[in-house]
Amino acid sequence: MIIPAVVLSSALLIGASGCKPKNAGDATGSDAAAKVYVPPGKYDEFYNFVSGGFSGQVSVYGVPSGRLLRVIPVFSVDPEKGWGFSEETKPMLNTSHGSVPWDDQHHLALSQTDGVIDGRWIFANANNTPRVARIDLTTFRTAEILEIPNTAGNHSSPFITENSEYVITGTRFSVPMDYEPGDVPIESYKKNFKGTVSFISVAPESGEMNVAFQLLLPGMNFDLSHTGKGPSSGWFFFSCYNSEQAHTLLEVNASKRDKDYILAVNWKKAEEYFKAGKGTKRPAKYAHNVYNDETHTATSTMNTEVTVMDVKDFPDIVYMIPCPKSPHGCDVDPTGEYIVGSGKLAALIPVFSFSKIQKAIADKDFDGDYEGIPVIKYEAALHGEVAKPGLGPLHTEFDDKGNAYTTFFISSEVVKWNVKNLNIIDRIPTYYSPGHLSIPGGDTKKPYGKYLIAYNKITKDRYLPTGPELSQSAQLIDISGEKMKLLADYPSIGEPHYAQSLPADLIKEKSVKIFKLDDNKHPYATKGEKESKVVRDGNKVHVYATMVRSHFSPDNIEGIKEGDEVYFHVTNLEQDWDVPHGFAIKGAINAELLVMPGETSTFKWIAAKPGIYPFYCTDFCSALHQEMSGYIRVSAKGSNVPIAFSLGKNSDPDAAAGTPTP
Ligand code: RUQ
Ligand code: CUA
Repeated sequence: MIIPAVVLSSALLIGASGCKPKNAGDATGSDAAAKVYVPPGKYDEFYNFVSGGFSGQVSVYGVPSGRLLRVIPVFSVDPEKGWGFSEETKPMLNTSHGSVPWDDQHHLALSQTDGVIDGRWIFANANNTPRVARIDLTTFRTAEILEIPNTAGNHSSPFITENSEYVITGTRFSVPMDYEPGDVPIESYKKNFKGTVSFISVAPESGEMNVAFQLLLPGMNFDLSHTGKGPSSGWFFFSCYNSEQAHTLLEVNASKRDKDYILAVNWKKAEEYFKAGKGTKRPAKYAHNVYNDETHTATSTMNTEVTVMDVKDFPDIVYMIPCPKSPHGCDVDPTGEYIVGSGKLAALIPVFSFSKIQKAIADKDFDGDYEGIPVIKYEAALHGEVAKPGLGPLHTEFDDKGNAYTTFFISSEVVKWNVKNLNIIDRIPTYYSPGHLSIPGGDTKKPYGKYLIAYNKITKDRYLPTGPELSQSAQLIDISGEKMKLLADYPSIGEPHYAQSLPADLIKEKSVKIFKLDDNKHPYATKGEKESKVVRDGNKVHVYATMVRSHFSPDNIEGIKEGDEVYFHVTNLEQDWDVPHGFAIKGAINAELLVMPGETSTFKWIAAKPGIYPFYCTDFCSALHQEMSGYIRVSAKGSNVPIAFSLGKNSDPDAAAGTPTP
């Protein structure tokens, strides 16, 4: 049975408050506290990487404690860490549109080897200005950001192949391609608007990303995706909605059909064609930003070309599978045989069988085509349907025992069901209206199957009120037994969508503790106090400064003139774990910079008007942290105060302090 769209869309609106579970306060078992208790000084079992949604960042929690370990700046500037404010990190946010200091970060993909999480990198999407970032799990820093051409709304992204050969992305909004005229009537959607799926290659050693090729597809909305594995190795599955090709009031007009589609892509085949030189090189403009841990500096390169393969010319790489109704999540079970499509407006969950899909393709068991792409008959691809699972299914992950767990936004619950016999085993309310859920390894060949975390869109009464806005809430659920048990709630940052976790043992020993000063190849690095200096170059002044507990060298600077562009290249000389120093100047239209041991960062400051400007360390680094400060003297434009800098040259307190130098 399909629930009429109108009924469901009003249910979508009232969902959260309408389906508020009773007994919300006492749903946890009596042993819950012991299960989440990680004693002081002890480590959590898992690192949990959580997308930040409209915060643009990625946060890292310990599981099961729910302790916040870190916020990693990715697509949004971060004054706390100086991300996007230091000269070295500014290029990371460069795009073909100029510097874009924010994005909407939804999904994460940990790198894999042989279908299993390997702990090298985690990839993150930017939804609004299409980009993919690679975060290095030895430094917990964003190492690379690649813009994606011919894309608008990079939602179906990033999803990774079993050996991290490709990160795959799909466009949420179809638009005219970058190489076609864009100034067309919106009404010409059917004719001029196209979708793309992009294959970003990942270099096996360095992890460096590049857009290898793109598939050109009919205009509609590509939503989410997952790679095949095991038997379905070499395939990719995307959920698509708006097969109606509506361009206005999508809420109604893109909810008309009973079924939309799952797009099945034979990526190995597509790759073969690409490697054989097929496809057309199209002009494009997209930024590729790479951060170098030796120079501590990012570079941004503008790419000018991309290979596009129109699927019309390659009929054996894509197929459509009908899927009820406005599918969102598209998830593949650990065996690689079953593909779960979650129709936001569907009253059942279809589970497709990869072997049946292959048979249907071999037998040409098609039901016509969608803009030239063969449509496999629904029944021919179907393993079966989960009946009456709940309302508003969104996302599914898997445990290591053959079970699936699906979130239901409208009925506000997680439902556990068996992937083979499709029987419902258990359901547990969530507080309230979950979007994604995450099980460590839950979308790989090897789920760890101990915990499930539901990311709830609405928080309401779960925490002390904090005005009109409440932090969104994560809920930790024990899935080790037959019945799910709620263990804990904890607030999150931004709006989490997807999250991924890995066993802490996989990465904790590899975590970088300092940057070796000897390896610092920053062109303005100052590796000892004796080398610190101030050098004028026209109206630019370069300050080669060092920081060590608890002073800067130099800490008195004179001879700066009104209008000078001053670059403070500050090197943190510490070689001890967890001793950053900060840098800030009064009135600077900048954030502070936080400089890690052995690292050099550059703070740009325009000396706007004459006066004395203190600068200081922002990170409480020692008992004498408050003493870690200095003064800069700025003189009028025509002044003849020479450049001078010093450390520890104190004036005689009895001597006349002197009058201002003209
Ligand atoms: S998608 S729930 Cu990007 Cu579901 Cu957020
Ligand atoms: Cu250095 Cu405080």
